[in-house]
Amino acid sequence: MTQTTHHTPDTARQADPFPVKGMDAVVFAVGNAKQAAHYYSTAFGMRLVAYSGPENGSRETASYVLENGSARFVFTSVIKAATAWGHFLARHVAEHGDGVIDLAIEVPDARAAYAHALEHGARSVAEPYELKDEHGTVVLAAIATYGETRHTLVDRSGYDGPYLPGFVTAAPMVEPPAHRTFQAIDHCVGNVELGRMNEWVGFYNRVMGFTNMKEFVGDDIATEYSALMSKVVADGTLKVKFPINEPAVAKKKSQIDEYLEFYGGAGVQHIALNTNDIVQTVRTMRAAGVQFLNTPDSYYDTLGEWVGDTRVPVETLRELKILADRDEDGYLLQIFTKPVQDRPTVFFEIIERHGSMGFGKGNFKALFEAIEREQEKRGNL
Ligand code: TYF
Ligand code: FE
Repeated sequence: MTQTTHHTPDTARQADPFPVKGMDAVVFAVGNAKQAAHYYSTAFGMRLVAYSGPENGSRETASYVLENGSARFVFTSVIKAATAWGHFLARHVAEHGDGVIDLAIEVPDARAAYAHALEHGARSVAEPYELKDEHGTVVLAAIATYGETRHTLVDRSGYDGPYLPGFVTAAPMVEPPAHRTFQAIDHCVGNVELGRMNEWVGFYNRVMGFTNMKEFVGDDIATEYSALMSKVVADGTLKVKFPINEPAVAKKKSQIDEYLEFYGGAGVQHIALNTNDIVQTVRTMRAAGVQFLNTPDSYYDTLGEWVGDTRVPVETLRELKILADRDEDGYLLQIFTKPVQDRPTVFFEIIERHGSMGFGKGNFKALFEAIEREQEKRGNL
């Protein structure tokens, strides 16, 4: 091996102070993890792959791990609170309803990532610790982010089991749909309190070395129709993308205020999921009873004039209420579910990207109006 080939990767690695491999998991605390696992299996087309509960030694909590491609969701419920962790989960569900407690990030070195984060001002939630079983060792550590949300930093390179030590392999709850509904997590969005967006953007800049992406919702759009401001931070490889929203003071009550009121503070607003075939995905999920936001016909009457050619004809987008947007790099197709629990809090986005790394700026007006129609039905506008 020459010196050059030996040194180049090292230098590249050193250049990123906080290297990440991607999203490890989105962890939800819910009232009934057994039924949540069933919903995400039947309605979202995910597969149960791992389980931890009283049958394998976890007497306090039950956790179900569901996957679709590289996307991994974990649903945890308290069976009988015994430790601080069980009481935390019970209180979290009581205060926030079903919600995300952890946006876990896979890293090559959890101890180094944690040390870097703390040196740059992150608050510790869990010092580095190891979990071991017959499948190997996982190193974890956790830092706090907005609200009661955390980022667990996970190094699973020494482990070949189904999720984490202590979990056992589980079989799918139902036969997964013939069509794979999605295969990766595209981005995870946080809602924070009025005036705190820039603070949290600065947190990711400093603590994780994440940089700002060019797409954002500023004052101009905010006061016109969106009633929110938004900026996006991402790691250097764009595998982990975190938009941050805050409410804007506008004519109407912001959709972000509605979230903050019903969630009881800052937290995860939506998770976007990548698909290669949004048409089949939306057909599959609609047939399984998932409700998506509506888009008026007028949107499709003018769509063809500005979006240009897309893989999917405008008439199919109209039928399924899929949105489209184009920028200098390409186009994207996207659609948003209604909130997936009784509280108007967490929802999902399905996104099919063709070059564009944006977030659907061209759709913000149509999208935010659709969200406000739902807000109005709930009496919260
Ligand atoms: O993630 C995004 O930025 C897009 C647009 O309340 C968006 O999905 C932004 C704010 C919001 C809903 C969607
Ligand atoms: Fe999004």
